[in-house]
Amino acid sequence: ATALAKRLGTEGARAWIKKQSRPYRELMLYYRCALMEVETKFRVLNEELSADSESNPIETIETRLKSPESILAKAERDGVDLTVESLEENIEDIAGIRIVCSFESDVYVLADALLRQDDVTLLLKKDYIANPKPSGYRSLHLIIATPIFLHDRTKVMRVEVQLRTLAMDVWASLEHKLTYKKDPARRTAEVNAKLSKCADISAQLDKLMGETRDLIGI
Ligand code: 0O2
Repeated sequence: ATALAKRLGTEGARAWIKKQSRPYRELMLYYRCALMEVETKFRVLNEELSADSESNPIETIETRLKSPESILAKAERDGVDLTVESLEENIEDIAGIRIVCSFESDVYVLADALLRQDDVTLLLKKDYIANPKPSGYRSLHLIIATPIFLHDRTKVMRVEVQLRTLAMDVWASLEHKLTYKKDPARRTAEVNAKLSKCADISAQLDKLMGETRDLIGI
């Protein structure tokens, strides 16, 4: 329990934000705008890709701003200065969008379509579908830079995009509830083995569903 947020507690974190108040709130506003831009990009792609087929590639879209407590904890863990400028420069997942797709192939179609756009720059790609994490976690993560258009200027913002299938989302949501970032003592060898087996089953489900889709030809 060394994380700054834990030491400061919710009240301490709130006090820090109050001190930073105006620039911090401004930065969060810019991230919210960036999330709106990126969400719209995915909604447009979903609309277009649904037009000629019987199904839409996107099941759900969720956006989130990292909580002040999590931002502080990550800043302390990574030795990042607690200034608004430094947080913006060094913490790349303050704004996050999660796209849950029907099939694994949809993940890559959408990621490619997003990255082809003129105002999207790929900064980092982590393909945890091709290379799952040791926990069994699978998803495609992209850190992108994209502009927001303010009344008097354009500002480039960074957004973390997580793309995954329904099956990957079920695994990640339940694992998150059970063990992710919880007491490491929970992760006994037996628990790890069960989670790993669940991850294998979820990967198998994606594979079989993909094959079924190909058979039907949609
Ligand atoms: P939350 O609570 O979901 O917001 P870092 O971002 O530096 O801490 P890393 O490894 O550089 O860690 O980033 P990575 O691998 O891209 O993963 C970041 C996010 O992916 C996490 O966000 C989770 O949402 C998700 N994630 C990664 N690994 C796992 C896992 O094993 N299980 C589950 N359920 N989710 C995972 P946050 O902000 O850490 O957490």
